[in-house]
This record gives sequence, structure tokens and C-alpha cells, in this order.
Amino acid sequence: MMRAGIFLAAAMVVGTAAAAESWDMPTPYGDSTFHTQNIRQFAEEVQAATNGAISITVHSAGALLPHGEIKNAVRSRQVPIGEFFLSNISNEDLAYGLDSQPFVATSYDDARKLWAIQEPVITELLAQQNLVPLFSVAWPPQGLYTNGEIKTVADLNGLRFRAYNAALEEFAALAGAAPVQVEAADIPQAFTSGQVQAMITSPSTGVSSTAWDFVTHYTPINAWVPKNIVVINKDVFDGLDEATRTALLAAADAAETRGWEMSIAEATAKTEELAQNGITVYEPSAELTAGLQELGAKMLEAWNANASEEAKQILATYLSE
Ligand code: PCA
Repeated sequence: MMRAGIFLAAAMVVGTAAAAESWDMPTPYGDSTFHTQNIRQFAEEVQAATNGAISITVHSAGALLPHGEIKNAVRSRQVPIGEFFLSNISNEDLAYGLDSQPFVATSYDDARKLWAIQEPVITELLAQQNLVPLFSVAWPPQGLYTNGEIKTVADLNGLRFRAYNAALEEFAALAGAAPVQVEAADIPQAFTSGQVQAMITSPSTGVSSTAWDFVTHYTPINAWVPKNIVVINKDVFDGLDEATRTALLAAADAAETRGWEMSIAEATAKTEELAQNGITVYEPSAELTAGLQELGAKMLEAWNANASEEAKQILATYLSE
């Protein structure tokens, strides 16, 4: 009896050790970001639902890998799973970038509709790179941070403007500003060093970068609703047993639902927090909105001229629904 008991216990430990996997999960965004809080909860749920067979360590704020390397690191299996800003890879196919085109999808309803049309196309594109998308969550609608009120597009002329992707760089340049690429985690430093003077981002990122330390005004121009995406290496995914795969997908579904809810709640709460910390929050003038929309229309023309067939199909379906 005794001997059988010891034998069984030893076998169970070995069995668990062989099945257990530790996954490093990089994200460019810091710990105060709701996306990061959401993926940490996802990690906990995966661990619980798989009885510890998979334990995920989230590495925030670009600590493990620079933002621009995360997608390829998952592709090459340097890490099994990771999060990045979806439209950052629009240079590969404009299908990835439609959520960051100004004034295409400007509300959560629009953004959800766009994601539902984008998702199957993106899933196929990512499969060609040995990647499986697990979930995608929107940031709050993007607003404009400056020193002093911006009344028309002309007021942006010459400002050193923080950008996070190619579309924002194009938008800023069309507005006559000078775009500078800066990661979210480096925003405070970029402003205090004078590298940049203005930015477009969410109220969430405004609060997590304590924007009141370096700008005075914020206006919710709600120009687009961009998304993060979490992807897993396809070989890693296919190598899981069915029960584990099912648990992982269920946790991913829950994370997508929870993430969008967190985002919606933050859009209001974080705008209030900006005001509470002394930032003047104002509605954009009709002239500013019209001017920015004109730039958006120009960008969409260029987008259409360069987009792949599948990217154009996403836009056509989106506009027809
Ligand atoms: N915050 C991120 C991406 C979009 C957003 O709201 C950033 O500013 O980099």
C-alpha cells in the first residue's frame, strides 16, 4: 500500500512537470494600462482553467522586447504569445490598419462592426505567418492634447507631434505638424525633453502618462478607435491538447468581452480624471472637426489607392452595413 502510494504520487508529479509550460508574454504597455490589467487577468484565468498546466508571465512596458519586434518574436517562437498595436503592422497589409484611419470608425459601435469584418481576414493573413489571433480590444476613441486650445487645423502648424504609427504620422504631417515616433511608455520623457509638444491618443494613455504635467488642453475629437491584438504562435497552439486549447480560447473570449467593457468605462472615467487634474477639456469647434475630417478623407483616398483587395473588401463591407 505504502509503496504503491509513493509510486503514484511520484508519477503524478512527473506527469505534471512534463505537461506544465511557462509562457513569457510581452506587451509594450505599462502596468497602469487597462489592456495590461486585462491580459494579466487573462493569464490568471488560463492558469486556473488549465490547473496550472500553463502559467503566463506578462512582461509590461516593453521590458522584454521592443514593440516593433513582438509580432515577429511570436512568429519565430522566441516567445509563445504577445500583445501589440494592431495597426503597427499595416505596412504588411493595409487590412491591419483600417481601425487607425481617421474618421472611418469613430465610436465603439463602429469599432465593433469593423472588428467583426476585419477579424476573419486578419485571421487568414496571420495564419500565413504561423500566428493565431486570440483576442483584440479597442482603446478609447482618440483625442487631441496640446498647450492652449486648438481652434482650427492651422493651429497645429509646426508643432512637434508625437505619433505611434504610420497613419498618425501621415495625419500629423497633413495637418502641417512635425511627427515624431514615440512609444506610449516614453511619452512623459518626450514631452519634458521638448522632443514633442502635442499628441493624439486616448484619455487612458493621457492619464497613464500624467499629461497634465506637460499639456494644458484636451479635446475628444474621437477620430478613430484603434485596437491591440494578442496573438499566439500556431505551432504552440496546435501542440496543446484539446482541453487546454478549449480553456485558452474560453479565457481569450472572456478577455475580449471584458477588455471592451473596460475600454468603454475608461473613455468617460479617464476624461474626467484629466479634467480633475487641471486639464481644460473642451469640445472641438465645427471648424476644427471639418478641417480634420478633410484630412481624413485625403488619407482614405491614398489608402484606397494602396490597399490590397482584401483590405478594400473590408472597407466596402463596413461602409455597406
Ligand atoms: N494609447 C496607445 C495607443 C493608442 C492609445 O490610446 C498609445 O498612445 O501609444
